[in-house]
Parts: sequence; C-alpha cells; structure tokens
Amino acid sequence: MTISVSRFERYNPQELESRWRQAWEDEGLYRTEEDSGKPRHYALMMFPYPSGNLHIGHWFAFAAPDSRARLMRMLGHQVLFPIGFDAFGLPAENAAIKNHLDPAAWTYSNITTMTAQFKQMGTMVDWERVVRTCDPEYYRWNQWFFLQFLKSGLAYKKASFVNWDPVDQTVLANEQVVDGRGERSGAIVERRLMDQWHLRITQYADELLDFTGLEWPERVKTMQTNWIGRSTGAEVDFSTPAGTVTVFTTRPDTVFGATFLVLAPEHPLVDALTSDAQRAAVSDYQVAAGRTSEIERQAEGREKTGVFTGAFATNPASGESIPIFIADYVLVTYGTGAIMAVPAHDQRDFEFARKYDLPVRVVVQPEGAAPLDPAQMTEAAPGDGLMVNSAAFDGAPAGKSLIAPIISRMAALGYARPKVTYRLRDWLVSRQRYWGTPIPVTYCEKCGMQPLPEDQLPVLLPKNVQFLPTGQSPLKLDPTWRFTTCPKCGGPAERDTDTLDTFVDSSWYFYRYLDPRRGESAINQAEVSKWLPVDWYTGGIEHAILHLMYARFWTKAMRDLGLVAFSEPFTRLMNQGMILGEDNEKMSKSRGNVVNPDDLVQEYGADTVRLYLQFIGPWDQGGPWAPRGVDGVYRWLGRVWSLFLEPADATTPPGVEGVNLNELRRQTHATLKKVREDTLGFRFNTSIAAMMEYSNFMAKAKRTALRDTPEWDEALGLFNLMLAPYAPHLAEELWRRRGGQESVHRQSWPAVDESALTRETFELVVQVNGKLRGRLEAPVTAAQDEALALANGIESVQSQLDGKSIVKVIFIPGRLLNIVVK
Ligand code: ANZ
Ligand code: ZN
Repeated sequence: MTISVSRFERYNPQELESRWRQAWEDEGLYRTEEDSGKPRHYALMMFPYPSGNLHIGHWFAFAAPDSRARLMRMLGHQVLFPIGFDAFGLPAENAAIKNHLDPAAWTYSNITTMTAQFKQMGTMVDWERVVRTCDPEYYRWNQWFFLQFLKSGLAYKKASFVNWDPVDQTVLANEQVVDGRGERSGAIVERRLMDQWHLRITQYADELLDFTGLEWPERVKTMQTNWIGRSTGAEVDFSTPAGTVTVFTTRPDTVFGATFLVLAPEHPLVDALTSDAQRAAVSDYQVAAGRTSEIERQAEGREKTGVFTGAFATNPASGESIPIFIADYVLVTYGTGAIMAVPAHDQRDFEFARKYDLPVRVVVQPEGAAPLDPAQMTEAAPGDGLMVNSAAFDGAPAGKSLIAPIISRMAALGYARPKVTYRLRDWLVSRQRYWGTPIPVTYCEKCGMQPLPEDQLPVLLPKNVQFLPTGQSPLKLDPTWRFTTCPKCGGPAERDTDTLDTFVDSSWYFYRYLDPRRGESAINQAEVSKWLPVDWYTGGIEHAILHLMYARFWTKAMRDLGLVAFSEPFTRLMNQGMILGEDNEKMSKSRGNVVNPDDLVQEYGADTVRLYLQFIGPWDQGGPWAPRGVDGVYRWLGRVWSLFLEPADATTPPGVEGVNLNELRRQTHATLKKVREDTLGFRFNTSIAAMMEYSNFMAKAKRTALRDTPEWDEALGLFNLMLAPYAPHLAEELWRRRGGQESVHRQSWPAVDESALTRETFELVVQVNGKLRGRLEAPVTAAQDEALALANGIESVQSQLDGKSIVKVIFIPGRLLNIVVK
C-alpha cells in the first residue's frame, strides 16, 4: 500500500502537547515514587518568587534540571522533583501601596498564573507537593523555629546599627546592600540605630567555612569564604584616661610602630575621652559619619578624615604616649571598633598620618632591601621582613603569617592575646513590613518580652491592614491585632509588629516538600532522613552568598536541635548562566529585548522552547537568544517526526550503497552513551547536538535497505528513549504511535551495548594524483597494502591506474589513500 504524501500528518506540537499533559496528570505520572526500593534522588530547583509571570529565565532554570531529573528516573531512581513559591516579600507590599491591592490576593493570583505557565513546560514536577511560604500552614513553622532558636539562644534582640532603605522604608541585611544601595530599590542606604531580632549565625562561622564533602562551584565557596572573612590576629590593650582601649590587629608585630590610636566615631569610649576643647568638632564629625554607609566608609582611595579627641593613650610596647583620633574608616561593627594605627605598614593609616602630619615609624624592615626611610616613603610597606625599632623584639621575623610566636611573647608580657575575628555579622531578621511571617512574641509591661506558647501558633497576619510607607510596620496600625494579652500574666500586652526576613522562608522550604501539608510538626523526620541532603541543587549565582549561607546555617541549627542528623543541606550545587537578549544585553523591558515564553509556546510548542534553551550554550553560561535558533530546533523536531512516522519514499527503492549495519548500531549506541553522560554532566547542549547529528545519519540510513532491518527498529526505539528527557511530549507521542502501551516516561534507560561501539570499518577516501576517484569501506585494521588492494578493486580507481606506474603511495590510516602515478 502506498500512502500519499499529502495524507501525511505534520508535527503539531500544540495539539499533542496539551493532550499528553492532561493524560500525564490524569494518570499521576509524576507523583513522587515512594519506598519503591530504588535509590533516591532529590533534585531541587531554587523556587521562584511569584512576581507575576514566568519569564524566559525561569524556563531556562527549570527546563534543564527537568531533563536531568527525567533521565535519573529512567536510570532507575525514585526522583523527588518539587517546586514551590517564595511568596512573601516586598513586591507584594509595594503593589499594595501603589495599586491598593491586597498583598495576599496579588500573590495568590500570581501563583495561579505562574503555575499554569509552569505546567505548560511539561516538567515532571510533582504538583501535589507545592509549598507556598505565605500559607499559614508554612509560616507557622517559621514561627515555631523562631521559638526554638529563642530557647536555645540562637535568636536574640539587640539595638544595632541597621541599613535603612529610605525608599522601601525598611531595614536591609548587609547582604542586601550592593555598593551602598538597596538591592531592590537602588536607593542609597542610611544608618539607623534600632532594636532588632538577630539570629546567631556567627556561632557557626568556622563551620560555614568548611566545605568538606560539598561538590560546589569554586567561586561560590570563595564568595562565602570572603563573606565570612575570617581574620587571625591579636587583641592589644592600650591604656587611656577613660580606661583600656582594646584594638584588633592582624599585625601585632608592628605594635612598636603604632604612633596613634583611631576609634570608630561610634565607639562607646569616645565621649569619655573627648576633651572640652575638642567636643564640638568630635560631635560634628560623629553626626557626619552617621550619615555615611559602611560601604562608603570602606571605599578604597577615599580621602581619610578624622578628628583628634584631645586624649592620649600609652603604647603598651614602646611606652610612648600617642594621640587618640576618631575617623570614619574605622568601623564600630568590626573587631573592637578601634585600631592601633601603624602608618609605616598600613596604607590607610599612612594616608591619615600624612594628612594630619603624624609620625611614621618603620618597625618591619623587608629583608635584602635598602633600609626604609619614613621621610622618603610614598606609601606604606605592608610586607614581611624583620622587626626593627622594636626593643627586645628586634630581629624577629615579621609578617601576617609569622605573628604566632610574637603574640605568645606579647601575651607573656600581658598586653596582647590571640584573637580570631570575622566579617560575618549575626543575621538581622526583623523587618518593618507586613507581608512576612509575624514574629511570635509579645511585650508585657509587667513581664517584658514573652514568647508565645507553641499551641498559640500560627500568629496569623491580619487582613485588611493599611499600607502607608511610614517606616513603621503596617501591623502597628492594626490595634485589634497589635494589642493582646500576655501569655504569662494575662495582662495587656503588645505583639511584635515586625515580620521575619523572607530569607527565613527559603532557609528550610526544601524540607517541607517531604510532607508539605503536615500539621503536627515542621518536618517529617522519617521522610527527611530518607531524602536529604539534596543531591543536586540548581539555581542562580545571585544566591551564592545570602540564601545558600542562611540555608546552611539553618540546617546546622536544626541539627543542633536534634531534628536532622547531617550538617549540610545541599551536597551538589550547579548555577545556570543567563539568557541574554538578541542584542547580547541583559533582557529588560526598557531595552525591548525580552522574549516571552508564552508566545513562543504558542508558536512552537513547549518541547521546542525547552530544547532550544538547553541547546543555546553550556547551561552554566547561557547565551544570547537567537530567533533563528528556535526556528532551527523546531524544524529539527519536525524532521524527527518525519523520520519516525513518515513512510519511506516508496518510489525510490532502497539502495544498497553505504548500507552498513555495524555503523548503524555503532552510531546508535555511541549517541545513547553520549546523551546519558552529557546530561548527567549538565552538558545539555552537546547532548542535543549529538542527537541532531544522529538524526541526520538516520535520515540518510532511512533511504537505504537498512530501514527494513531489526537493527533499524532498535535504533528508532533507542532514539525515542533518548528524546524522552528532552522533548517529553513528542517522545511520548512517538512512543505510543509505535505501539508503546505505557508512558515512555516509565521506561528504563537502555544499556549501552559496548561491543557495538567499536568501529569495524571506516570510509576510505581514494585519490589518484590527488583527485577523488572513489570511496570504500575498509576494515579499521587495514594497513597500506590491504587498502591498496581494496582500492584496486574499484573500477573508477582501476581505470586511472591502467597502463601507468605507481611512483608513490600516501596512506593516512582511517581516512585516505592517495596513489601517485606516472
Ligand atoms: C595594625 C596594622 C598594621 C594593621 C599593619 C594592618 C596592617 P582584616 O584583615 O580585614 O581583618 N582594623 C581592625 N579593626 C578595624 C575596624 N573596626 N575598622 C577598620 N579597620 C580595622 O584587617 C585587620 C586590620 O584592619 C587590623 O590590623 C587593623 O589594622 C584594621 F601594618 O592593625 B591592623
Ligand atoms: Zn505579663
């Protein structure tokens, strides 16, 4: 029977994709397998913020992990592949202020929209496990954790300088300040003193520096290490009229060169030290410094300023009397908030000394160099050397890594002791905002701060509050919510009107996927111990520090509460790159280079969009969007469709030229192997490229007698399985049309036939006098003589050799034979 070409059905992704998604959902195909006895695999994706629409970056971030998770399932794992929504946060509240919308309504409607968009991708996400952090059933456990932390001393309240964002009217964590500006608003951040809840992450500083056993990108580990900023050094005591001033230094070996002290303008002893004559100047300077952010104050090259307090300290090493200054380059939040200034060996101190004409004394002489002369120096000499001008210490090796013996000697003299300091601060979690987790404590006039009993959780967010950008929490404006009774004495009490930083929500959401609706406890420990730590965590590099560090801290805190038995939540981490606009710039509305996945799905179907995003470049790098590339992928899928379903052209009888069963099997199994290895290695682009090449080969093979062999059927079957992780809809359609009774996504990944991989023959190109005269299949083992004999068997070659004599033979094994004749 001949089937006319006109009756051949075209690839119609719109029709088949929605049909299969519905069927998969009806069947519960992607419900997480439980206790099947197979090895478990937890593939976690950073959950999205419900901003309104799923953009192309989301597709990029989710499509590739989906392919990988699908392959893991086919490889015989029970795979957990969940998603949720990081649903609390500022944008909802800003929408409330701007457009008079209820943050909850805004958020839930966005979640609905984005869920529908997400489902269009046809991922294997288990939608029964969705976690929304703004659900009371979720955030009540934030409150519960907070109460546990309070009990164990990990949560505490203190007045502290905070980063105040004057536009968003809220406090920001240090991590949320970028170049002195609010991460979201872009406004210059101010400093304010406020009473705030903190979590004691610094208690875990050393542990957080230990990445043993974690397969994470080096740069992420480096970024966290720098953020934690561990410094080893010493504390050194200086006596002053107002008592001891202790400084932190990484260079106690330079103490003899400390020619003045500098205190942060906010240092508690400044008032007591300041003389009457200097009081006005000091207090003016303090006010000015208070307006400057810490980031600005630390900026390299910034002109050094300061004011003399009028007081002097005694250098404990040299016994000298040295002046005490305040200057804003010294931060009250680091070390002890005071430094010994060593202008000869510290650049900032050098600049300060030159400006205010203070003595510069060399106390470390670099070995082998001409003696340093303070009068000639144009910058500080921070390097190693030998101690000089340092009394009994003269001649001791000096330098940052050589201080241990010096500290011991100074410790014996009573004025110094070893000290380790960190840049990392405790995590400030209070936010003067509405759309977050209420902090479950009350304040009673009689009893003070009282945590709520656990059975009073959740403290629900009140509805219908007023939104005014006042800098106060909107919760303060709701008296029925705010005023309550004291859990201890029953008297009148007030609730904490701040809410928790939303990074709290994302610090443990991945535990909740194991039992998302659980009422009796935050986590299901039995399930957690089966599935965690997460095998692969994927998401954006922008979370390298904040989110990932908080989540690590949270897991360590949970371990110390006896909730989990491990210390790290994410064993492996992979960051995707970024999809840029056609113009190679970051996509943005103002540039007009944004591509909308919904439109693309309309036009090409989800399989094409997914595939193209994985084909665009190495996944950890991303690349620019190219409309022609999408088109190309779409046309490729059309050709795959034809390859599988279009009847071979019956008018041209299958030729025999190039028919080679071994080569068919070799290509099939080599591709199978490559797709598996590259997908597991996050090399999605090369995996797809291999499939494309393979399909070209297959299209050619289809024109030959190969198409009537059992090997051909094997090839199609295996190709269908290779397509399943990447083009899940199309693969399903092909599978069923080829007679598959159950879903292609329930199939096992086939084993590679290694014996098929070895080439037995290769295509030998035969030239005579450099001109192509024929091709033949030669055994890979063929040496020159055999190749020549085979070439002689081809008529087109033989005719060229007739009557001539061979003067030279050039043989390139595996490729070419050139016969030179005369
Ligand atoms: C004397 C000295 C001599 C220093 C010298 C350096 C070189 P890291 O490595 O970042 O920990 N310092 C200490 N507390 C400070 C504060 N609150 N604000 C600004 N600077 C502060 O840097 C430690 C060094 O930074 C300390 O060692 C101190 O200067 C300064 F040749 O003390 B050093
Ligand atoms: Zn009370």
